[in-house]
Amino acid sequence: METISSLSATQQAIDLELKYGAHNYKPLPVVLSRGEGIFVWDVEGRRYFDFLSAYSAVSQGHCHPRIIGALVGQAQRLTLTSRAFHTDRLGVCEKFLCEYFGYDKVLMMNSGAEGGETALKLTRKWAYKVKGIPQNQARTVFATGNFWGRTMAAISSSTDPESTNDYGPLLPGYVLVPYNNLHALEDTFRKDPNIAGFMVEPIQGEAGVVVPDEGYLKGVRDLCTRYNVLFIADEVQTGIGRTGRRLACDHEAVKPDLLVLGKALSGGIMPVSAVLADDEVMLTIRPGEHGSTYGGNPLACAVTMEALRVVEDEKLAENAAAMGDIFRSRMNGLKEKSGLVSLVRGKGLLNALVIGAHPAYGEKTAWEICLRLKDAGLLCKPTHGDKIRFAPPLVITEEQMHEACDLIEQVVVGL
Ligand code: IF1
Repeated sequence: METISSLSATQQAIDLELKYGAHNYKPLPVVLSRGEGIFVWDVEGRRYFDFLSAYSAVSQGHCHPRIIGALVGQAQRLTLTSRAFHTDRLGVCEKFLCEYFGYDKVLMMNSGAEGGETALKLTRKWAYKVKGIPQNQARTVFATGNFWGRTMAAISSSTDPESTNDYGPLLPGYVLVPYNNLHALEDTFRKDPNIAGFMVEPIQGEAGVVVPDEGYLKGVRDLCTRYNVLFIADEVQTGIGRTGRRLACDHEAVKPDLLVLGKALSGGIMPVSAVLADDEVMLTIRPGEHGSTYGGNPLACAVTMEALRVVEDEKLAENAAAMGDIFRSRMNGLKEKSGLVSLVRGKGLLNALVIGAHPAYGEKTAWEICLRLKDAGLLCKPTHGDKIRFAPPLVITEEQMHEACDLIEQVVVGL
């Protein structure tokens, strides 16, 4: 006999996750059941502005009809064969991606972390087979504050104890340099002949939307060229229009040797990642030396091509640039009205507020603001304690942006 629970639908759903799911997250207390464009609805029927976009994966907006159409159409034909056989979608998608981003070849995987792992493996192959670094001596440089996923290789480069504690032993062959510091980078390249690559986010997302100085990416490009080191751009979060250009690297017109993409590559429909490189790098991996069951599956290919066509047809990068300017202007205005906002930073629609400590909430101030924003109808999440990341879908209109900023202003000023 099913008892009618007195618990709300929200609490019932949360209790199920608590009882049967791993406790590897601390979500905001909201249970979502529907998404459309920049809005999501919870199980109680309440509507929210989605200002996280699943960490920049839902850039085209929730359940974009064109991308869902591509998904359904392909899902009724062929979803997965493995790479043991060819399909009529993979080559077409690979050509599309190579022409769209300007590289010889692409290797398609699933999660962003798998993309990073693939880039790391390509870098090591290139180190031994092209650069001539002695076997097992290749080192890859990462920037402090980096985040590229939760796999063992990804956390091995992390400087965040929350990512690495109790997971040892970590992967060797890594060197860390301060982010946004070209002198330290050149110093490392000059002193160590066994450096094979430098993997870096053009803007550090998890670190709290840290935007490097103008010229940093150009400097990285020049140093990597001069010292014969592969420039690996992790654009999993900053790519696909998020920062107001097709790629964040485009702001400085630099072309990385390896380009890692994920998240919005598939419009928030399913995990698709990709690494693009020219032949000298990509062909260092021979048949049987890398792969994945789902990598490059026909469903992922159909979804990815439509997701990118939507970015182009709806001029989402241009809209991100324009709406981002409005957001930062409104938030800088908020700085004048509330002592809680100490800094506004970001590019396009990847932005963050650095929040001071309110006497009543101390270091929990950012979390408290997110809870109140939820109650006001806007969803976002703190990163690293005192920063709140704001990253709405790139389809947001000017009117919607102002409405959302009004909510943020009301909550912050009213705290
Ligand atoms: C979580 C963070 C963001 C990424 C960059 C690779 C990946 C990510 C620049 C790996 C993934 C996600 C992971 C997700 C939350 C989110 C996140 F807070 F964890 F750090 F966005 F900043 N490169 N970022 O940002 O891609 O394997 O997840 O597909 O782990 O909670 P993935």
